[in-house]
Amino acid sequence: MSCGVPGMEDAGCLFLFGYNPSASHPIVSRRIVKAKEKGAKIIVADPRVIETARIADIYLPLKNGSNIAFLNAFANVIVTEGLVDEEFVKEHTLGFDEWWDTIKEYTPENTQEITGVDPQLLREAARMYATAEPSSILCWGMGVCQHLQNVEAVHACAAIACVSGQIGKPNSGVAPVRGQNNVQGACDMGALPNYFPGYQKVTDPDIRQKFADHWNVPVEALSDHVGYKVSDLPRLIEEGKIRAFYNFGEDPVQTEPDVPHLTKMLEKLDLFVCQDIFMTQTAAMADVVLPATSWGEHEGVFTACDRTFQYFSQAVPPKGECKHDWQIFSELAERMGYDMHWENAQQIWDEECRALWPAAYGATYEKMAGTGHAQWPIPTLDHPGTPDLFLGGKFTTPEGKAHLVAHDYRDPTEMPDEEFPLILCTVREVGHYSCRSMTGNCKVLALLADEPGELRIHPDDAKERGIRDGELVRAWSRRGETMSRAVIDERVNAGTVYMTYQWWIGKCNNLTLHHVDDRSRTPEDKFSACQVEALPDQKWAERHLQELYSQLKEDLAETAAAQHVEPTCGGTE
Ligand SMILES: Nc1nc2c(c(=O)[nH]1)N[C@H]1C(S)=C(S)[C@@H](COP(=O)(O)OP(=O)(O)OC[C@H]3O[C@@H](n4cnc5c(=O)[nH]c(N)nc54)[C@H](O)[C@@H]3O)O[C@H]1N2
Ligand SMILES: Nc1nc2c(c(=O)[nH]1)N[C@H]1C(S)=C(S)[C@@H](COP(=O)(O)OP(=O)(O)OC[C@H]3O[C@@H](n4cnc5c(=O)[nH]c(N)nc54)[C@H](O)[C@@H]3O)O[C@H]1N2
Ligand SMILES: [Mo]
Repeated sequence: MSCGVPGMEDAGCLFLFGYNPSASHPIVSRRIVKAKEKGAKIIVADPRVIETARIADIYLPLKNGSNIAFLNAFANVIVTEGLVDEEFVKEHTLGFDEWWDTIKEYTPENTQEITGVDPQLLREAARMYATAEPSSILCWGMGVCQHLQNVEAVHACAAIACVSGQIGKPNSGVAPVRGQNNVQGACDMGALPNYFPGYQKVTDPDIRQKFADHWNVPVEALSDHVGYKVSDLPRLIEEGKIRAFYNFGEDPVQTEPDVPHLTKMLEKLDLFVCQDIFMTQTAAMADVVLPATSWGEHEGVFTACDRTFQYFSQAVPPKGECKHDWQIFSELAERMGYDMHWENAQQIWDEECRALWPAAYGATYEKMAGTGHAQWPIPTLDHPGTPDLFLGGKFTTPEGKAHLVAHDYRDPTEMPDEEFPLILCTVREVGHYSCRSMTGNCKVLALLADEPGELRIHPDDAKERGIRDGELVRAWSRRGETMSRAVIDERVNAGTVYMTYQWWIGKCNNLTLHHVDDRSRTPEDKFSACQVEALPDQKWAERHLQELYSQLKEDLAETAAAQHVEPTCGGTE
């Protein structure tokens, strides 16, 4: 994010594009309500009438998968209605003419068929965004990232912020509101195939040398090429390129697309190691399970979506044979013959993270004490942190200028047809979290919502299929099928059904398409084709659901019990 979450309250306009904070990030959502109270304009573009749409000044119900057509038309209005910040474009950007060559072809009128958006409304929204004082923030979420044209849409959002001069000043710019509490932190720490910690390229020989020196290994020991991405796993197993998989803090059997195919591929592995805090469906398939401590049992530092480092402390001692993740890694390294000895998490933070990543050097434990926090870049000990990036239009490209890039619209990969006439869009719900290993093991949250989850369907689509509210339904696609509970909902658009990916029995990833874009390799989770029907015998279906759920829970508990190994010689070595 180019800005900070607290600063969102002081922006003049918040444009939410494919982002549903009231379900996904309730704390950010509070800030948005406060911004509204302080007079900010709110624009929402989402195919569903999400909560924030209800307090929006303009709500734009665009069609699923039409982002690039929409954003190009939005940019077109900024230019044709004279809303361009000419000086900013001249001083701080490159490539305007080429960018305009593509954008000029897209008007609100000629894209209406693709986007479904009233041209007048789109024009009003573009004016509101571009002219808002003192600043606008363009926020996006998975409604951008989990589509075929995801990288393209990020380019489009960034260009819109630049040409309208809504970046480079406080509380402005682009807010890709990173998903999980520490997804930003995982990337910061180099849990990416192309970077060492601190976004330092694995392909840069000087960087490689720096890390090799610090870690006391020959430079050849560090890989010099970009690694694989998790979404490529099933294909690479199939091609025989991957035979061992060490899975750390992920539950792909729940959360990756086309689970039927993935499961078949995982069965082919020679070695499968899982490091998790629960016995998940994925861990149950593993040869070796390494039980780790949970957030309440260890200390550490998270990075929030806006680059804020926050320290969190251990609340309770670990139970049983669990170890901290860092202990597991260092013990494994020791046994593989590399001396990776640490005393505690703070030592890792100081001697690894802060020492190797210049932008984190000033983020000491002292600064983060209590409710303290530090926003990177924070290069020196007396540096206060950086809520806003790119102030004065200074960008981090070699020329110091933003590159404007435009792309033509393409249809999503799997369009609906006669056999599969509905679009399946998979999203989040407030009470449950991702693979549900954590929230599913919480009784109170199970009272809020339980298996098999919900399939939200427009009244017209339900009527056409004779589906009644609350009935159990079968949903299927070219990949597989699942069971869910229909909720008839006027706030979702006709032609699209919405499921959340939290449910083990009502698993939407049995249906989703495994198609990834070339650059990010993020799956197209927001768009595939499916069909839905009411299950004919509801009594049987309800019973069957309970049987499946009980059986799965029993299987997981038994696998967990079988994995338990009594420690020899009384505990850790
Ligand atoms: N309670 C809860 N909170 C969570 C999570 C959870 O599982 N549960 N998961 C966390 C994670 S990992 C993440 S990444 C974040 C994600 O948070 P969000 O980005 O808010 O996630 P989604 O609900 O998947 O998608 C956002 C919106 O995109 C819209 N959308 C779908 N297709 C399109 C389209 O073509 N165009 C546009 N403009 N919009 C579209 C959907 O209708 C939806 O409202 O949430 C995090 N927070
Ligand atoms: N259909 C569909 N699929 C999706 C999405 C979607 O919108 N639609 N969203 C995608 C997105 S954005 C995301 S981020 C992924 C999330 O997918 P996952 O990362 O697979 O899901 P999480 O629930 O975050 O799972 C993390 C695992 O880590 C474990 N864990 C928690 N704390 C610790 C710890 O301290 N140490 C260790 N070792 N393990 C721990 C949990 O028990 C859990 O099993 O799902 C993706 N899948
Ligand atoms: Mo995510």
